[in-house]
Amino acid sequence: MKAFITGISGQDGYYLSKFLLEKGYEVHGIIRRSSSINTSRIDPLIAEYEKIEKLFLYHSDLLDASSLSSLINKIEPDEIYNLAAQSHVKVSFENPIYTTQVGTLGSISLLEAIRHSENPSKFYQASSSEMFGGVDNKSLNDESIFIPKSPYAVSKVFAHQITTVYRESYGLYGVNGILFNHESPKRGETFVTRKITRAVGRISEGIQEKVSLGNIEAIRDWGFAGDYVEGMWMMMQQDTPDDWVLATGEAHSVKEFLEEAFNQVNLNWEDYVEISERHFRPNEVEHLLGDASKAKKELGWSPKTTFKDLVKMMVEEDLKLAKQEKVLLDNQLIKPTWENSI
Ligand code: NAP
Ligand code: F7E
Repeated sequence: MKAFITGISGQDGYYLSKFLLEKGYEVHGIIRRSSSINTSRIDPLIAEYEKIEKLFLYHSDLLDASSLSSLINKIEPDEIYNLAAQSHVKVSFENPIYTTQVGTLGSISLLEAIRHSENPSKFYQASSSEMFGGVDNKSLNDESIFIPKSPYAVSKVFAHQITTVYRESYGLYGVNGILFNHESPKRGETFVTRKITRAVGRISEGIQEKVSLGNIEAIRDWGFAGDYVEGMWMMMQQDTPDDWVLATGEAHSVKEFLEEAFNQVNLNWEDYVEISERHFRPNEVEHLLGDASKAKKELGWSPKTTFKDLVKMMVEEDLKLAKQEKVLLDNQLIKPTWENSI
C-alpha cells in the first residue's frame, strides 16, 4: 500500500507516517523548502525508512497545485492524507489570507488531482472541532452545526464541505475526520498544552521563571495524537466513505491542565503563571467537547490514553529536554529565548 501525506513534518504527520510505515506502507510526503531544515520530528523515521526505500520526501507546497498533481500522477498512492495547514488559530487572525489560501486551495487541488487521475486515491481531510465554534457546552458530533469563529475554522469548513461535494458529485472516496484537540510530546510549542509542559520542564530545572498565557478558562477535549492517527487510518478502510468525530468525551479547562502538569513536579501553577492580553484572541472558542460514539460503533475506535496519562507523558518528555537545555546553557552554548515565546 502507498500513502501520500501532506503535513508529514507536523505532529500528526509524524505519528501517522510512523503508524503506516510500521504497517508496511510505502509513505510519500511533502515538505516545504525552508532556509533551515524542518524535518526534526520525522528525522528518526527518515534514518530508518528512507534508505530501505519505504519513505520518500519531496519539496512541494499546498499552494502549488501543479506540483501536487504531478506528484500524485507519478506516485499513484492508494490513500492521500491531507494534514497540511496553517494550524494555529490565533495566527490565523494575524495571517487570515494565507491561512485561507492553504486551507482551501490545498484541499480542492488534491481533490481535482484525484478526480482527473486514472486510479483515484482515497482522500482524508483533516477537519477540526474548531468548525463547531464551541458556543455552548453540548457534546458535539458529525451532525452538529458549524459556527466557525476564526479564519482557520472557516477555511476548515470549506475543505470539509468541498470533500463532501466531491464525494457526492463524483463518487470519490473522501472522508472528513473531525478531530478534537490532540496533543503529544511532538505538539508544536505554541499550542497551549505544549507551551505549558515545556514551561514546567524548564521551571523545574530552574531555567525559566514564569509562563505567560491568555484565556485559561477555555475548555477543550484533549486526546493523544498517537491514538487519533489510528482513527484516521480506520476511516480510510471502510466500504463507504463518511465523516467521523474523534474525541475523548472528557472536557478540561486550561487551568486543569496547568494544575495537572505542575502537580507532576510538585509545584503550584499559580506561582508561575501570568496572564497577558497578547495571548487572547479576537474571538474565542470557549468550550469544546466531542462525542465519538459513531467512530466507536462503526470503526471500532476509542481513545486509549487518559487525560492524566497524556499530561504525564508530555511533562516527562519535556523534563528530559529541559535537562539537556540546562547543560547547553551552563556551557554557554545556547541563550534562553523561551521567555519571549508566543
Ligand atoms: P502541525 O503540527 O501544525 O503541522 C502542520 C503541517 O502542515 C506541517 O507539516 C507544516 O509544515 C505543513 N504545512 C503548513 N503549511 C503548508 C503549506 N502551505 N504547504 C505544505 N505544507 C504545509 O499540525 P497538526 O497538529 O499535526 O495537525 C494536522 C492537521 O490536522 C492540520 O490540518 C490541523 O489543522 C488539523 N487538526 C489538528 C488538530 C490538533 O489538535 N492537532 C485537531 C483538528 C484538526 P512545516 O513543518 O513546514 O511548518
Ligand atoms: O488553544 C487557550 C486558547 O492554541 C487552546 C489546533 O490544533 O486544536 C488546536 O486549536 C485554548 C484556546 O489550540 C494560551 O485561547 C490560553 O482557547 O492550544 P491552542 P486550539 O485553538 O484549540 C484545534 C482542534 C485545531 O484544529 C487547531 O489546528 O487555550 N490559551 N492561553 C492559549 N492558547 C495558546 N496557543 N497560547 C496561550 O498562551
